[in-house]
Amino acid sequence: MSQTTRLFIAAPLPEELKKYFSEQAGRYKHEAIRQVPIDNLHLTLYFIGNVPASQLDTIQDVTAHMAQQFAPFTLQLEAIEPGPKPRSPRLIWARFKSHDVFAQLSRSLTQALSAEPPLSREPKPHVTLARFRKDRPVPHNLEPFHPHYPVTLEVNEIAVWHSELGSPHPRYSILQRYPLTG
Ligand code: 2AM
Repeated sequence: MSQTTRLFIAAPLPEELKKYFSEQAGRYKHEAIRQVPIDNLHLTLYFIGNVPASQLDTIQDVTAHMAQQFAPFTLQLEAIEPGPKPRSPRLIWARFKSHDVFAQLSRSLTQALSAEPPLSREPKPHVTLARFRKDRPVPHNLEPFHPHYPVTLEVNEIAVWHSELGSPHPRYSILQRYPLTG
């Protein structure tokens, strides 16, 4: 049997933004809310899942090629709130304003790395800050937070990440970073 590896593509975050998100997430106090460890925070781009380890080189080549097609861009934070569906949330996320370059980058990665047709819905730029435990009552009446000062994320690189499932949290590590040079 060939060895498999669990991978995803995401943009790393600057330390100060990770600290800010971690503090904001810490305000949501509920037995069902499990905060994502600060070192795991990232801007989600595309989840690859378990693949044969032999595919890693190809995935890295595709990601490197994609990074050369896109110029750096800036996202603006819209809210920290329960998501992804407001009426049946599963997590707390930091949601950024939609951005054409982000959408195009996310779609292009999906198209290049998956056999599935690309999603028709708009990919939402976000950082998952906390997840709800399935073995606890779903928290209600969680207040969204809309900062009245600008919070921005400059996306100037993307990375291939490795995920090792574990309890209570998976362990993520960056395998390779690629600056956006398009
Ligand atoms: P999420 O934070 O929006 O859940 C590692 O888990 C990364 O892959 C996260 O950015 C996660 O996005 C994303 N991802 C997308 N689909 C996933 C899935 N089915 N299982 C695990 N992670 C997924």
